[in-house]
Amino acid sequence: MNFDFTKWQACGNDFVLVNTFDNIDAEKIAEIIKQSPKICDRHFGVGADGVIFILPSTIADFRMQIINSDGSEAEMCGNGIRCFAKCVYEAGLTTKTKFTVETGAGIIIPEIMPDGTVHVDMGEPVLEADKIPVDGFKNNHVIDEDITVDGKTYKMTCVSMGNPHCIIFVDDIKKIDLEKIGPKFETHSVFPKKTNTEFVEIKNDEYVRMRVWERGAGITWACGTGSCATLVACVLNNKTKRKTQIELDGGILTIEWNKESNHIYMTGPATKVFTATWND
Ligand code: ZDP
Repeated sequence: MNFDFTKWQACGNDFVLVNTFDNIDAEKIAEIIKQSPKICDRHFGVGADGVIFILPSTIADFRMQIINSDGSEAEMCGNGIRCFAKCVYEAGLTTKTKFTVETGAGIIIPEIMPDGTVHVDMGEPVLEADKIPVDGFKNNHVIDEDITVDGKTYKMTCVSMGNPHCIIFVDDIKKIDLEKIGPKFETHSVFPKKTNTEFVEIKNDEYVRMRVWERGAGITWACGTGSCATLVACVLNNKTKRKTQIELDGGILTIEWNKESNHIYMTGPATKVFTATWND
């Protein structure tokens, strides 16, 4: 199977982008999805955290579909949508620098800024437990609740940005063995759709350090939706201001939760790495 793609990265969260306007039909998309674990493999493939498809939409300018490196599908991808926006523009599919994208989290609006960063209206965070989804808590919101993982009890706050996130505040992020406990959070029985998990150390009320274990992808160097969910959890737990920088393994994102609109805004980089053809 052959297909052309571009490799992109956003704070070290990296993706294979496939422009389906380039003669890629439904059958080929299905085949690429099937092969995505191999395509994403860092030793036997291209190496990526996910595969992203640029598709037509009937309700927005474009549609984005994201497949994790294990082959599962995610509803949304924050770092991915910044790559998506620049890729769409570079491919000449639009001349607009601000446009609408249909995702599993609704319509998301990226805007390419003059300095090359991408500013994204990520929509509203979802806090209702049944919509995130999280089971087993009597309150409608899951804020600062106990969860026991591997015999240890943590305090967690749960937020959906279209995809599920569980945020854990820690005193010293260096002491977290992400590789060991990440998968145990991901598959914990309270998360019917599994979860992304963010470990967060507060540096001050405008700057936090976060590391992520992603559902379907494991440790990644950054997570855009996870950074948005982290900021929401920080505000709900009175830890930071509504506009804060999130430092990830691969870079820094600026996130704002606007009080009037209730929307989350994310600003950060996205960079093309190379163009190539998959041939297998
Ligand atoms: O929800 C999930 O299954 C995530 N693994 C999707 C990818 C999220 C991402 N890291 C982001 O930046 O939001 C791409």
